Amino acid sequence: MQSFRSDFLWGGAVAAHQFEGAWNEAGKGPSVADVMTVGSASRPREITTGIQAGKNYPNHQAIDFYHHYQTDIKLLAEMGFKCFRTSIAWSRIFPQGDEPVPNEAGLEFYDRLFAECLKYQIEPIVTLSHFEIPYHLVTKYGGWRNRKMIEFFVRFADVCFKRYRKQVKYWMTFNEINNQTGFHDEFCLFTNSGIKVKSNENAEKLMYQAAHYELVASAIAVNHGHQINPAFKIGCMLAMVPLYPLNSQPHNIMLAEKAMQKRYWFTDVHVNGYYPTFMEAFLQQHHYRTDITAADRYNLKHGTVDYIGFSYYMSKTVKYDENNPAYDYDDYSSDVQNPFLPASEWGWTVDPEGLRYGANWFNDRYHLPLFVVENGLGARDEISSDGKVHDDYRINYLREHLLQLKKAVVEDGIDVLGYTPWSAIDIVSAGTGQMEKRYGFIYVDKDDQGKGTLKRIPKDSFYWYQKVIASNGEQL
Ligand code: BGP
Repeated sequence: MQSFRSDFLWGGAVAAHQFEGAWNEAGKGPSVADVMTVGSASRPREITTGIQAGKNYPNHQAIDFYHHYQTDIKLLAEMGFKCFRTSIAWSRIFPQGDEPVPNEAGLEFYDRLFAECLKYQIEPIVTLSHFEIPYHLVTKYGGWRNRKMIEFFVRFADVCFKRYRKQVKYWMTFNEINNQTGFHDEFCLFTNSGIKVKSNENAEKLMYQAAHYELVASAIAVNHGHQINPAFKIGCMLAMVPLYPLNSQPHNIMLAEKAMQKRYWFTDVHVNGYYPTFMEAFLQQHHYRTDITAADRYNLKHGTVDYIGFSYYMSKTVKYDENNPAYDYDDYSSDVQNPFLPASEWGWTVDPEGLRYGANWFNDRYHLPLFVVENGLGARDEISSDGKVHDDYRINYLREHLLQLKKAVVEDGIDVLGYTPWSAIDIVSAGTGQMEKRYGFIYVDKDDQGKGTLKRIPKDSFYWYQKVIASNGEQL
């Protein structure tokens, strides 16, 4: 029976700002992530206007991968990783973001890191912008509200493509580009946009403008990448959160459909190279007068992606509200609890079948290979009296999701390139800034106050995943 492809890319994922640390070493400039403090499930992270003395900035040291990369990669190799998804910290390469010449010391770090991966035949999978941009681009240009960002991003992408063209084959441009659909001001900043919405601004209008510039920048980068190395596979990266109707009431069905359009139109542009009709109509009806030029449309058409990378953690459920007859999905007011699904401590539903549903949804529409580049369970792991971490709940979560992914491959015939669960090793949580929301196969001794020895301890899931990889997903 057909199962995962023989060259299936098993691995794990992380992002530079959440695990590298060394936030100001070897010429690195501050990034947006470096000015964010720790938060909690109920309190969003605070975005400071520059580094303030006495505050806890979890990303500054993170798990100090920068100085542990050799021993950490060795552990990943022991698990049997075929690939490792990470991102390049933009402000290591261009500390300010707008200078003409890159920082050689920053480039050298990734030379060493990718060489270390390849030493163990681990293929690096690289995201260019994973929830961070150089902070200077925020203060000077207002982040992605500014068209000049296209030029800065493309320069950064070109430098990376050229420098690592022999070591890296799989790339992604922006992490979870569609998560900015929740356009509330704090969210805009901590996604890739670097935007702080002012009180007299229309956040939604701003989000569509920023997203447009990002999509154009992505398309130009994809086009350049294909010229730099025609063997490159360059993908987009979406957060797949299926939006189910609460029940069969037609208003709920239509709202779920419109909500899916609103969250996933980014994929249409990345894959087809043009805006879908519903989005053109939406922008027009709202009089957003988005700055979209003929040259932009040309660039979108000539920089379409090779595969769809996506994260999958949860599904959501939506309910029609008669005060919102336009079916305008809003993740604060439209979402309701799904009576059939449990949720994690942080309120994320656990819905393995949603992974198969999401994979089918992408496959039906776009007919491109898929890559599951994030999937995992955030939990408060504890070291037991035997010195080990018994995370059977994580094993169950991953097993159930892999069983559904297998159905997507075997029963639905979907081409899935690989699976890189979040996270390869414990790292700082993007949403809360906490260390205590852990996802890794490897425990790292560090707490929310920034204290700990940074010692690495393989969890039970480490040994379970080792067998999964060795059996190419047959032994779950
Ligand atoms: C995704 C992001 C990651 C990551 C993960 C878990 O949205 O791409 O960067 O952190 O979610 O989220 P959190 O860390 O907030 O639990």
